[in-house]
Amino acid sequence: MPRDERPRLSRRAWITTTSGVIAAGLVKTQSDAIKLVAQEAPSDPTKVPGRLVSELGTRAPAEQPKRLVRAQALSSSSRTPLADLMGTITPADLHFERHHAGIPDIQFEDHELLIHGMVERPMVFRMPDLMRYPQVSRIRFLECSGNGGGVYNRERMPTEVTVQALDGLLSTSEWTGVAVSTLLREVGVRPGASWILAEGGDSAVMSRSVPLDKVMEDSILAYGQNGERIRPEQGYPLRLFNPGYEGNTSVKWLRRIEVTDQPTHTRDETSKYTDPLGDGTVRQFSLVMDAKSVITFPSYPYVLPDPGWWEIRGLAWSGRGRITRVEVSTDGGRSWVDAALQGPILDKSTVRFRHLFDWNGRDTVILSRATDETGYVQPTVEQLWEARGTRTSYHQNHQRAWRIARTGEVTFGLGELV
Ligand SMILES: Nc1nc2c(c(=O)[nH]1)N[C@H]1C(S)=C(S)[C@@H](COP(=O)(O)O)O[C@H]1N2
Ligand SMILES: [Mo]
Repeated sequence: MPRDERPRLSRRAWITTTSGVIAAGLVKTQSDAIKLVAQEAPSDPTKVPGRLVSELGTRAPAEQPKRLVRAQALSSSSRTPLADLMGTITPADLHFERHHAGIPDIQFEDHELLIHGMVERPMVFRMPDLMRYPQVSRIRFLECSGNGGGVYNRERMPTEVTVQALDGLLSTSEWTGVAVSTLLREVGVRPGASWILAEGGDSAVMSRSVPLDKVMEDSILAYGQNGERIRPEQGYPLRLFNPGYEGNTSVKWLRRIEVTDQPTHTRDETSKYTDPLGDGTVRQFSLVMDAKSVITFPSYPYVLPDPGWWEIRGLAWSGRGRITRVEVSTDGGRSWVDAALQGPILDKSTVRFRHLFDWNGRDTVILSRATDETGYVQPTVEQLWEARGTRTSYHQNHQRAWRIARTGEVTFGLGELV
């Protein structure tokens, strides 16, 4: 309803109404009166007292971003609405989810973590034990290695796809917990050990091998996420979190770590998460997420109403460290300019970029390309096809492109370029 048509209530009317209903015994307290008056929807919030406190906050009624949910038999996922968010931290209730066999119902009091294998002192830790160790917090992205797979197949390249549907298996949180190195020192790793096996307590019993060097460097046994206890969807009460690694290695509902001298080759890492290469061989343990960027605005289904200055915005991240550069092309990849990076620029975290674009109203294709501190540059789709063949299902971090039509309509544009 346009603002002018909303019913208005003068201060005099408010006082009369309020005292009238109070006198009639319809409301007993001042807060009843406030509620009643608020229901009358006065247009001027300075003329009526606001809502009182509540135990849990709420979003503004008009701001209700949602995850995009998909479920197929036991396997399910939900995607973060990247285009609706600001800054870099994902609100916990919008963090993407990927469950191989649903979300188990695990109690904090009952949960146990066994650390054994090539260690001096095998130990079982309960949650209160883990809480007593020194805490660490790290702001890091988490991305599923299947993210972006929808725009890799030459024959099935969609045009009407949102950045959420395409790349929403990506979120960023402040993760809090105990450094894995702290606990491994506690149990004493034996000489010759070089990997760990991490096992989940869900009905998928998801299990992955992770190099010992990696977990000693910066992995966390996380029990906190953005200031609160980690949510059931993210692995409550405890998950392994391997910064910069493919999401599936960050085993949720973690119940066991076995220290080994080789990868275990579990079902999860032989049937899945391997990349067939163009030459007929297969790449196993593609653990690090390569540098990537996505333009979140303008993207499908936005429509640019007029030619003129528009700010191209997006997110960039790399599993190898910091993002050092994001370039944007507004002519289908022929020329590139540096976008501005918006701090904070953190290690293995998402960073915002922006670039002012004077759209002349003609058909064009916009793209972004990220570079990280190791000098790695986000490849084109042709470069990935060349390196991996056209059938691989993971690590598709190629440059994304959006076509802007004369009408201002924005669609996924990769198909136009190749
Ligand atoms: N135990 C267990 N851990 C798991 C999974 C699972 O199904 N079970 N899914 C993995 C996959 S494929 C990804 S991408 C991430 C997703 O983490 P999230 O749901 O917190 O976003 O968790 C990983 N850890
Ligand atoms: Mo995943």
